Amino acid sequence: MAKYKIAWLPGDGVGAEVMEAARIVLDALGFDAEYHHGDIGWEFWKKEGDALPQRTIDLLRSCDAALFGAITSKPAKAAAEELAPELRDKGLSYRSPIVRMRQLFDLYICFRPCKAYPGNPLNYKEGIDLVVFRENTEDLYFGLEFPEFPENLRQLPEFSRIPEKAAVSLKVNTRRGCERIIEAAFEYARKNNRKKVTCVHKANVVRASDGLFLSVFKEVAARYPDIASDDANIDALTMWLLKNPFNYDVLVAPNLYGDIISDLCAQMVGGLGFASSGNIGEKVAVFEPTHGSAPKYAGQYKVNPIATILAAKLMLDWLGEKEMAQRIDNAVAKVIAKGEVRTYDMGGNATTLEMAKAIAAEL
Ligand code: GGG
Repeated sequence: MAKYKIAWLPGDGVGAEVMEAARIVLDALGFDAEYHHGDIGWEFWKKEGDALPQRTIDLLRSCDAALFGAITSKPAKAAAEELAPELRDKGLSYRSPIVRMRQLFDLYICFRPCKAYPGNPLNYKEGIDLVVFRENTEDLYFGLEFPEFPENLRQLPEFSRIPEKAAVSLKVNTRRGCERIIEAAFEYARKNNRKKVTCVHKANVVRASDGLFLSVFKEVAARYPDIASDDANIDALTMWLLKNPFNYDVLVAPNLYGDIISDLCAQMVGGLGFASSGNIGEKVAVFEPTHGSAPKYAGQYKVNPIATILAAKLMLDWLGEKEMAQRIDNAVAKVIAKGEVRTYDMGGNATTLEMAKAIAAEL
C-alpha cells in the first residue's frame, strides 16, 4: 500500500494540463502515493447540477491531501442556461466548488507564498519573499447576501438606513475566525524563521469587523514577543508593498483583503504562472495553483505549470515530506535561473509538459 492517498482533482480547462505536469514531477521524485481522481467542475454542473458532487466530498474526506487544478465558474443566470435540459426546472443554483470546499471542510487558512525566484524575467524586484495568510471562510465571503434586502428586516431600527431595493452583503468576522488565522501566521513565522507579521485591515473605517481583526491581532502578537509585528490599512499597504516589498515578510488579512494582496504579491513574483496556494483546515487540505481554468488556452498545453508544481511542493511540505518539497523548490529555482526553458508568459515557447520535464530533470 502506498504511504499517502491523494485526491486528484484536475477540474476544467487547463486544469488537467497543469496537473499532468505536476504528476511528472511527483513521479520523478518518487513520491509514494496512490492518486484518486475526483469529479469537480463545470462538466458536472451541466450534467448533474452539482459542480462538487457528494462522491468527491467523500473522497476528499478519505484522503491525506488533495491537489486541485482549476475550475470554470459563471454567473448564476449563465450557469442555469447551460444545465442539461432535464435539470433546468429543478431550481438549482450554481455555487463555486472552490468556495464550497472552503466552507464545507472549514479550510480556514489560505496560505500563499510569493517568492521571486532569481532570474525570473517577470520578477518585479529580485529578492522578494512574502507569505500571505488569508482568512478563507468568513468576512465578505461568509455567504450571507441579499440581492434585495428584505423589507421586514428594513423595519428594524438598526437597518432603517438601508434604502429600498438595496443589495447587501454582510461582512462577518468572528473572534475565533480571526484568532485562528492570526495564530497560524505567527506559528508559521516562528517555525520558518520569519521576522515580522503584518496585519492588513481597514479598522479606521470598518470598525466592527476589521476592528475585531486588529484587536485580536494585537492580543495574539503579544504572545509571540520573538516575532515583530505591525499593521497597515489595506489601501496604504498596496502602495507601500509596491514601494518597498522588502519591508514586509508575513502578511495576515481577513478574506477580501487577503484575496487582493495575495494577487498583488503574486504579480510581483511573476504572476499567475507562479502563484500556488494551500487551503488548509484541521482535517482536509487542498492545494492548487491560484489561476483559473483559462478556457482560451485549454487544449494547447501552453500555460505555465510552475504554480501547480509549487502547489504540489506545498502539499509535500504540509504532509511532512520536507526533503522532497525542498527538492522541488531547488529544481524550479534551477530551471528558472538557467532560463533555457520558458513558457509563453516568461517570453519563451516551451510547452506545459516541457517545463515539467525540465524541472523533473533537475530534481
Ligand atoms: N485554481 C483556482 C481556480 O480555479 N480559480 C478559479 C476561480 O477562482 N473561480 C471563481 C470561483 O469559482 O470562485
